[in-house]
Amino acid sequence: HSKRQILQSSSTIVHLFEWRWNDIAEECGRYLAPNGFGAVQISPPSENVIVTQPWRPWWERYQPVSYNLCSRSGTEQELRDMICKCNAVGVKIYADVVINHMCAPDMGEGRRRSTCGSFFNASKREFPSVPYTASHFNDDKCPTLSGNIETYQDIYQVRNCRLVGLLDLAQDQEHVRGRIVDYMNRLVDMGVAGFRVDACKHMWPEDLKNIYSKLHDLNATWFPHGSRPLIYQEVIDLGDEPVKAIEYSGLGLVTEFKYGAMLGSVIRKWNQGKLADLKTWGEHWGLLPSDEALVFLDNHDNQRGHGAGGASVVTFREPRIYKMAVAFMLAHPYGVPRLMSSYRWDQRVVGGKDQNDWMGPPSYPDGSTKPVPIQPDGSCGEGWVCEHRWPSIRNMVMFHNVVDGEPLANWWDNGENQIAFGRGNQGFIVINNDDCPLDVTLYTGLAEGTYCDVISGQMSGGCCSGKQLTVRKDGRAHFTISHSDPDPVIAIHTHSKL
Ligand code: ARE
Ligand code: CA
Repeated sequence: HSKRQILQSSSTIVHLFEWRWNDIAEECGRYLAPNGFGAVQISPPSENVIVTQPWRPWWERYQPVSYNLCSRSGTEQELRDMICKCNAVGVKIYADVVINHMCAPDMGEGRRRSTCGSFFNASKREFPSVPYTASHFNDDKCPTLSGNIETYQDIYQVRNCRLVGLLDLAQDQEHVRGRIVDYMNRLVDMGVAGFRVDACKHMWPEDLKNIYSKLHDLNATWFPHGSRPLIYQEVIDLGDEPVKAIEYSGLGLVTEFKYGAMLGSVIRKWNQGKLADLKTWGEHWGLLPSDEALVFLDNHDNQRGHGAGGASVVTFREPRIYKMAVAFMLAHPYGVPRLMSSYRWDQRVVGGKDQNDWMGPPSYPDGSTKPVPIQPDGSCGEGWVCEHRWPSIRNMVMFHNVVDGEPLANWWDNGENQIAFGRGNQGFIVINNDDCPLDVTLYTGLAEGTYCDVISGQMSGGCCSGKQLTVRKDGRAHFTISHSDPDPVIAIHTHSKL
């Protein structure tokens, strides 16, 4: 394939968690497009409640008070400009939409507690700028006394009661669906390519089906006529509750939470897990069918102890195993991959719980979010982690594009934690997670030649800044990876051929 085809085949999504629209607009042109990223997941663009206790937590954005488009990430104009600039360079925007609920009933009233200054009265359930009134909520349908979800074993509670106390919208009402559809269509018309739909487990599949069926085709300025929005639904199904991911997988993709939990466990070698076990990775492990799954190692919830996934989930705080796991995810054909791009916060774990799990993005004393400064070495400053800018992660995004559509091939393992596999004859990866060196000659499927390892370096101007690997005429190559290497992975592909 040509370089252009490779960039177009890109499907990798990066969640630029809490980034400002202006920074995303710049990132699309200067970094994401040239490095083959397919799309950005943005934080919820809708107006939300301003929480001051604790001070401006990241989670205030999951408490909408209207569908006006202004938030800590920027104004409607800035949102529009970002969508336009990213689409212009071929990077799609997926918006995180919070449509299961509004804010919590104890969030007060007035115009001063919302990000665009819209009036609301939470205890009376009045959100006039949508508009929603008390009759648009599920209070009368919820079977619990508290009005909140008290057990996940009862599907009626899960759908009709309040998730962590949040006012639960009645999507079975035409009026409510209409306001949600209008909101999502406003974004589609502005040029978004799809949605991450929050808290889908808490909405009835038939209501979601109804809502999705009314969405407009994507904006023809940027997308082929008749293109439909891509939808991935947040449903946490670890197998132990009556609500199942498969109820939703016919409607769009579903977040596969087992992926990060199980891969994290294998990379940590917990419960006798070893990389060699990954030979059968995918549906064999009880994961959704590959073409229905949105996959990721960590997300904005479970990297700080919210949501689900548990202690095995790996994050930027353990860079060595994180990079290994990301390399595996991007090299393997299973699922549509999403990368997390985080900000740092100081953890303060007391009794197993991080007391600082609420902390919002790097911000000024007035609460406004700081821009993301790019340092001379390409990393980010001011507390932004930018995992997507770590060189080996960036280069694996390109690997993912180059091998797009190719089957898994030429699997090898040592029965322990050294593995290797190829993708057709387009790429080959070797990983050493054992406590001893890897030294082996393997059939790669690649054409004879010298290749640049995109983990230790990369190709530029015909030169390789990293390790060089020689594939012989018979397709075999000799690999060595020290077990003390900070990046114990080698990856080569047809576009890293010297
Ligand atoms: C905040 C406070 C709460 C307070 C509430 C109302 O933390 O103490 O009661 O406000 O004032 C995020 C945060 C929440 C936050 C909320 C609203 O994580 O802490 O509440 O924003 O500001 C379930 C859902 C799943 C959900 C997770 C977190 O099924 O959909 O809980 N994930 C999404 C988002 C979150 C967001 C919301 C939904 C709400 O990704 O960022 O919450 O919009 C088992 C079950 C799972 C369950 C999980 C955790 O594993 O299987 O279904 O996930 O437990 O309970
Ligand atoms: Ca609900």
